[in-house]
Amino acid sequence: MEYLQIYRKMLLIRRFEQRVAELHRAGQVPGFTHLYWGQEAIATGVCHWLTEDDYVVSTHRGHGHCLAKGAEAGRMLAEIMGREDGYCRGRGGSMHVADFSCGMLGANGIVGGSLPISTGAALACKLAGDGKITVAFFGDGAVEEGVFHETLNLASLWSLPLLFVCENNQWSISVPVGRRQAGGGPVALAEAHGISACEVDGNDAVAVVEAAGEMVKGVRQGKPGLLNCQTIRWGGHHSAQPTRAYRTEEDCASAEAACPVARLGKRLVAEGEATEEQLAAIEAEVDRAIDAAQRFAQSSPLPRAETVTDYVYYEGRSD
Ligand SMILES: Cc1ncc(C[n+]2csc(CCOP(=O)(O)OP(=O)(O)O)c2C)c(N)n1
Repeated sequence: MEYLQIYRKMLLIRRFEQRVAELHRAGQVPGFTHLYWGQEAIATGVCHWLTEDDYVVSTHRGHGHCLAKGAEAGRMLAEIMGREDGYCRGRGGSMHVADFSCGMLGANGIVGGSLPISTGAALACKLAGDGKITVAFFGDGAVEEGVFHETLNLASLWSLPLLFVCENNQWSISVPVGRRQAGGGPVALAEAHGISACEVDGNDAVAVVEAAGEMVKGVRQGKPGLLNCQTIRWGGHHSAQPTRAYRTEEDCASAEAACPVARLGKRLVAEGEATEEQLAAIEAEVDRAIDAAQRFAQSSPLPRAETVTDYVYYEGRSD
């Protein structure tokens, strides 16, 4: 049943992020990771409508987008842990996971970086007439950048098959959205550029699936759209950032109380779409998948030091 699949995918993302946090604390993940927990309904609900050939372009908080688009948990975890069997042979890490084979064009360390890349991808698809669409995920922090307006303008002018998805989690590092943005937010800005837009509760998987389905229909007919998903970031900006200096305990607790995974599970049981036993079986199966992903990642070697300059320069195509 469709919503059970969606529940499974959301839970996979949640468990994946919990494992990344554990491994980070244990010193097995180099650098920082920006966790996607609490936002699972957005990537899953939007990617539900995409084919393997469609494209997504992601952000610094991108693990959920990769998994929702069909990337393998083992190769993702290997990448995040800097191992040879990761998607980018461990050279990219958490913020640069890409898997072109499933249409995942890359996570991105540049805030707003997904916007011009997705515009280029959508333009290429339109020129090729291949029927593919592109989704640009971005955070509310990208909305204050000039590139947001530039890409909305081009997408509208050229009728690009492009869906903008704002993950409005209320924070840009330590600054809340109300202290950064004037005007009516992403929906009003999109409409000002002639792009149809709507707002949705990003913690409600059913609402995201329904709104994204409508938007994707329009995008496939060459009408770009924008979905503004209201959510709230769990915890710190990245896995090692304490929040006490700028967030109250109640604020963090309210974010976790709005958990999209628990909310969908409860709804499925209340509506008779699933039993508690079915959800528990899914949980056990997901836990096994995450254990297997960790075994795969940990058994993969770290790249050898003498290969540090490999893949830095483009060596041309052989075809
Ligand atoms: C162009 C650019 N400016 C600033 C930064 C530093 N930076 C990294 S993440 C971040 C906050 C982004 O907030 P948002 O887009 O809302 O995403 P969130 O972290 O909330 O998911 C900032 C300012 C950056 N990486 N790139």
